[in-house]
Parts: sequence; structure tokens; C-alpha cells
Amino acid sequence: FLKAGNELGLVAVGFSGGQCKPGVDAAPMALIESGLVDQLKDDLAYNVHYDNKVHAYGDLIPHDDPDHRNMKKPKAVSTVTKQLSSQVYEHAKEGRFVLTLGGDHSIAIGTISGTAKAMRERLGREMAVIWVDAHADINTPETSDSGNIHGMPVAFLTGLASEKADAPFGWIQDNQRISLKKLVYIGLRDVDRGEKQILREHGIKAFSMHDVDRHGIGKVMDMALGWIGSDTPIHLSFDIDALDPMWAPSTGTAVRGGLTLREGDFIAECVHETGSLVALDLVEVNPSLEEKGAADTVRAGVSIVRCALGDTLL
Ligand code: 4U7
Ligand code: MN
Ligand code: MN
Ligand code: MN
Repeated sequence: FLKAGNELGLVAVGFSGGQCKPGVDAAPMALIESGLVDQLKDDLAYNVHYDNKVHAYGDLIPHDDPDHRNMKKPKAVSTVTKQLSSQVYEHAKEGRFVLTLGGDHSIAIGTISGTAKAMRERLGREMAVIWVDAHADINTPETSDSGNIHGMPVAFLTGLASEKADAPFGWIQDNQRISLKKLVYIGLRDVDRGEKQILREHGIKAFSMHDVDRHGIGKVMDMALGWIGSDTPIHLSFDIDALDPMWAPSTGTAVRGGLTLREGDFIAECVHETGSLVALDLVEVNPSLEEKGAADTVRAGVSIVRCALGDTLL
């Protein structure tokens, strides 16, 4: 009931304005050039709806974009994510699985707001989000030290941060938000002090690398999916920096001590197996940062997407 057959909407987002390092906008092309779309069609039998375009939203990006509440490039990120939100919504309301290739993680403001609204309208259900990341990305503009909006998407999506209608991110409506109760993190290991306070204060479900070490990834997935419960549509937002830099070195904010390649794939496989996965973001691949590691990082990204879309080992 969650999806219409094997229909898949693909959105390629070449946007890097949520952080300071150029190159993350080249990821969608690198992922597609390594054969991702053909594999989805030929190996996994998806009917892919793709406009054959990496969106950079150049005409939407303002020249004059001063800091606002400590946020860097607030207008650019706000206008791009607003546009992306309606692109994702259009796919999701047709019952298509929505695959978004980023771009930095600020784009999740667009993707999740789009699917959350579509799931409410189509199914009358609140959507859950599984956020796989080294970071919690739940800074408010006030708790953020960097001012980089890729560290804030969860705050805007849950309503912890909000804005008046005419300000950046003031376009986000209640029906585009998700509940803090339906959010689950996996892979955390670099969480800012203010973020830890937010996680504690709101009792947000989070499985850090400590939990992965203690229980193993199998048990962690049982607990994570148990928390969400069955019959709930799931949006998986996968930041490639959740993986250890050994497997995915070419990313803007790499943190050692992360998931193995297999643990990353396993997470994606388990979420696929629920039958409730309705959307996937793959973000923060930056092919320009590591000369040697770029190809590995792209390959890891392709593998995660394949697993989340139903590829199996046997
Ligand atoms: B990513 C950070 F301070 N928390 O807010 C911040 F450590 O999408 C990092 O997960 C954010 O890659 C990382 O700038 C954002 C920092
Ligand atoms: Mn992230
Ligand atoms: Mn991260
Ligand atoms: Mn990062």
C-alpha cells in the first residue's frame, strides 16, 4: 500500500551551499556515471522517472545572501530546499519511491518535508526518519558553532528551529514536519555539546557507534526498527560520513571510528526488508576531496543505494 509498484523518482541535486567546501555538488554526476541509474533499471527492475538533469538551482541562488541568525547562505539554502521539497512531493504523491542524490545534507530539509507531506496526504500517516550519520545535524542556528546549515536540517524539520513566514525557512508548514518521536539516529560519534543537550532533553532515539560496538549492528537494527514500529512509512537519510573514512574518505566532515562498508549496506538492507521504505537520500559524497579515495567513496554510495532498493547478496 505504501508504493505504486516499482516506480522510482530520481532527483539529482548538485547543491553545496549548506557547507563551505566545493565539490559535493559533483556527486550526483559521479554516482550516475558509475552506472547507478542503469543498475536500478536493469538489475533491480525499477521504472525510473528522471529528468536527466543535475539540478543546481542557479537561477534561484541570490547574489546578496548575508548571514541570518548565524546561518551561512540562508536564502540560498532556503530557496533551493523549498524548490526541492515540491519536486520530491510530486514524485511521492504518485506513490513513487523517491531517491535523492546530493549534495550536502542541508538538502534533507527539502526531501523530508516533501515526503512527510505526501505521506500524510496519501496514507494519513506520520512518517518516520532514520538518519544515518556521524553527526546529529540537529543544531539550531543558535547552538551551531559553524553556522553551516548542513548541521541544522533536523532542527528545522522537527520544528526545534522555525522562522516567520517571510524569513528563510519560513515556508516550512506543520504538515511538512516530522515528530521527534519518529526520528532514529544510527552511527553518531561527533555530536556537539548543544546537540547532546537537545537529544537528551527530548528523549530522541539514537544509536551511537558505542551502541553498534556493544550490541552489534543486527541488534541495533532490530531496536531501531522496533522503535518505529511496522506500517509506518520510512524515509532513510544516509550521510556517507556515517561510514568510516577507511571506506568513504572523500567527504567534507570525515570522522574516524565509523561504520564498516558492510554495516552501512546492512542498515540499508534491513530498512528495505521492512517494505516500508518510501525514500532515500544519499548525501555528502565529495569526489574532489581525496584524489585516491574518491572512487571508493562513490562506490560505497552506489552500494548503499542498491542495498536500500532491494539488491541482495544471494
Ligand atoms: B553533516 C557540525 F560543528 N556539527 O554543526 C556543525 F561538528 O551533514 C558538523 O552531518 C555538521 O556532514 C556536519 O557544523 C554536517 C560541527
Ligand atoms: Mn549529515
Ligand atoms: Mn555527517
Ligand atoms: Mn559531512
